[in-house]
Amino acid sequence: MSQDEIRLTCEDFEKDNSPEILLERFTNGDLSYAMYASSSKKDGHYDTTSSPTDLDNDGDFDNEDKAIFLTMANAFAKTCQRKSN
Ligand SMILES: [Ca+2]
Ligand SMILES: [Ca+2]
Repeated sequence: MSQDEIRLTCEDFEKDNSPEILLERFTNGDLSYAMYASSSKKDGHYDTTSSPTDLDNDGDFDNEDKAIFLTMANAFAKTCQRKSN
């Protein structure tokens, strides 16, 4: 049985004063994919994702995968410390 693990990280790696949410998925300890979300309006609402990954494992990347990730990103973002400008 394989062990799947998801790691979520808040980090402003685009250096635009709005944190990105990075998702990394590990299978048995090995990174299988990574993707990130950003907030186009920099208001803490995540509406943009990076290059596609097949999050629901149905063989394609579509709006379902994107919606799943954005839901996770927006929930997780509430736990991130936000910089006040
Ligand atoms: Ca950013
Ligand atoms: Ca999919």
